[in-house]
Amino acid sequence: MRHRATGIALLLAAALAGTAAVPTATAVPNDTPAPKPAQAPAPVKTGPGTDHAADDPFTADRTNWFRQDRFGMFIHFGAYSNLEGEYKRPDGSVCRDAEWIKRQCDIPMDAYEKQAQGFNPADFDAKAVVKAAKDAGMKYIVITSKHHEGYAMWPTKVNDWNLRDHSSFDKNRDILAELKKASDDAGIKLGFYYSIWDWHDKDFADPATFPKYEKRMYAQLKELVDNYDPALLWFDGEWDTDNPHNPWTSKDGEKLEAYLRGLNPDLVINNRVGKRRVVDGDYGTPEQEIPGAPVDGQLWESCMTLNGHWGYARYDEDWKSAQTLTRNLLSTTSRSGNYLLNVGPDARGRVPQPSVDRLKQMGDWLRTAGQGNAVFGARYGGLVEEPAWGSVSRKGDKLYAAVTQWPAAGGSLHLKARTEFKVTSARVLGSGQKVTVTKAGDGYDIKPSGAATNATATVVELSVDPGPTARPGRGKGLKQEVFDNAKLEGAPKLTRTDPTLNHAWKFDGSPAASVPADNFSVRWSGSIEPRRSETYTLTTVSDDMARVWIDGKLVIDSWTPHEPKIDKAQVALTAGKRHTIKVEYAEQTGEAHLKLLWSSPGQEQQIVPRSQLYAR
Ligand code: FHN
Repeated sequence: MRHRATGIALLLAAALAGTAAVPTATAVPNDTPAPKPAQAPAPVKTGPGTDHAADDPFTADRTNWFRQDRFGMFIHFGAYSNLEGEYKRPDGSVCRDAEWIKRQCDIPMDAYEKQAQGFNPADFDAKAVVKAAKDAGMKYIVITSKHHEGYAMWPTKVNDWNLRDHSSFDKNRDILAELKKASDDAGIKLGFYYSIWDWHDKDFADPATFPKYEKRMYAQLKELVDNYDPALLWFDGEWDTDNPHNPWTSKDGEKLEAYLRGLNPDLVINNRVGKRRVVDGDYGTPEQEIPGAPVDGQLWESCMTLNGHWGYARYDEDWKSAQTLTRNLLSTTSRSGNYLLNVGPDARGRVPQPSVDRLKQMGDWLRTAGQGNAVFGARYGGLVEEPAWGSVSRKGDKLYAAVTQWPAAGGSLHLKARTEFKVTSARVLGSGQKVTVTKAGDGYDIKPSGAATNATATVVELSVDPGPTARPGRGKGLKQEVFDNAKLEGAPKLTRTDPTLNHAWKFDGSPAASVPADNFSVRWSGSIEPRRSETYTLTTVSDDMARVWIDGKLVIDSWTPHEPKIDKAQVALTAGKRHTIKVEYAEQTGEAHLKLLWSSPGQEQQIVPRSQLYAR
C-alpha cells in the first residue's frame, strides 16, 4: 500500500504535473496495490501434443462462481465520458455519440487528446459503485480498463495515454485499485473489459507494425493481471473492421488466450479474446439480446445497456424499467445464461441516479421472499418447456416458475413436461395462498388460489422429484486410436484411453507430440452410460470433421470439412445401460477442435464425463 497522499503532496505532485490541484479535505487514499513481484508467466506450451482445452467450463471449479452468480454490472467509463455524449465541432455543429464519439464524430486526435486532458472523474466513488451493484444483487463487476479509444483507466507504464498521465485527475488516485479494494471488501468479483481494437496506438492498424502494438497489449494485460488480480477478462474489438483496420485473427486469439491462462489459470475469459466463436474463451457474449434457449457448447452472458448507450450520454433518458430488467434477468437465468447490465458514469465519475434507482428496485425484488432463488445458483429449467406466461429456472430439487401473466381467478398455469418427474409440493413465494398442482395432459396445471404478489413476477416454487438418476458410473474413458493421416487409415499411431472428448488442439496442437498439427484423425470407441433414462442431446463442437454412432446408428454426420461447428443429435438412452458409441474425427489443416457434450431434461449441458464413458 503506497503512502496516503497529503494535501501538500497533492499540490507538489500537481505542480510537477503542471496542473492545478485543489487539495481535498481528506486526501483520497491511494489504493494502487504495491505491484506484486512480476510473475514470470508460465511458459506457454505450443506445438504438436498441445491441447488448449483447460477444463470443461460447464463444470470446472474455475467457472463455478460465474455459473452461480448470474448477474453482473458492466461499467463503461473512459475519456469519452468526459464529453458526456456530445461534441461541439469548431463550426458549431453538434455531434452525438458515447464511447464511439471520437470515431463517429470524426474528432481529430489532437482535439480528442486535448479534451481528455481535462478529464477529472474526481467524484468517482468506488464504494458507492460497489454499493449500487450489491443493492442490485449483482455479484460481479466488469469495468472498461481500455475501450477502443485506447485510453487506459489505470496508471499503465506502457504509454502515457491514460488516466494518470493524461487527465486533470488526482495523480495519486487509481480508480481500478479503488474498485478492486471496494469489490474485495464487498465480496464482489472484479473483471476488466479490454478492447483489442485501438484507435490511438499508431502501430495498431499497420500489419507490419501490429506486433509492436501486440507486445504493448500483452504488457498492459500483464499489468492488469499482476496488479489487480481480476477474476475475469472481457475482451472486445476483435471483429474485422476498418478505420482503423483491425488485423486480429483467431490465431492471435489462440496465442493471447494461452498467454493469459499461463498468467493465471483461474481467469474466466470471454469469446471475444478470439473471434467471438464457440471455440474461443469460456463463454459466449450475445449483446443487447437474450438467446431463446441455452447456448449449445458454451456458457453465455448477455450484456445490455440500461438506456440506449454504453458510455454516459447526458441526453439519454430512455431508461428501461426495473420490471423489464428483472424479467430479463429471469429469462437469462432460465436459459443458463448470465446478465451483465451496464452503467455509464458521467464526466465526474458519478453513476446516473436513474441507473442506481433501477438497480436498487431489481435488488429489492430479488431480496423479497426468497425470490432471488430463482436466479442465484439457478439454471435452465430443463424438466419443462419454457411457458408463455413467464420463465422457469431450476435449483436442485426446486423449479422456480416466475409468472409474469398471472391467471384470472380460478384459472391455472400449464407447464409442459419434457420428461417424467413428480411435483411434491408448491408454494407462492411471499404469499400463504394455497396452490394445487395436478397432472394434466402433457404436463402439470398449477392453480394458485390468490392474487399475484407483485407486478414484476410472482414466483411459484415447485418442489420436484426429478425421477431416478443412477449413481455415477465407473468409467475411465473411451478407447482412442490416433492416426497420422486424415483418413483413419492404416495402423493407429497410438492407442490409449481418453478420459473425455474435450479437445482444443487449435492451430498448433495435436493429440500427441508424435502427431503433426495437421492431417491427423482420431477414432474413439466404447460405450456411454447415461444416469437417467431420457432423450439426450449429444452435441459435438468440431473443426474439421466429425461423426458419431450410437448403438451402431450414425446420429451425427458432419464429415465435410468445416470451421468450428456445432452438430446435435437426439438419442433415447437408458439409465445404467452401456450404449455403444463410436466417434470419428479428422483434421486436415488449420484449426482442430473436438468436444462431445450431452444434456437432457434432467442433465444440464456438460462435456460427457469420464465416469460415464467406457473403453469397451
Ligand atoms: O463497440 C463496442 C461497444 O462500444 C460496447 O463496448 C459493446 C459492449 O459489449 N461492445 C462493442 C460492440 O459490440
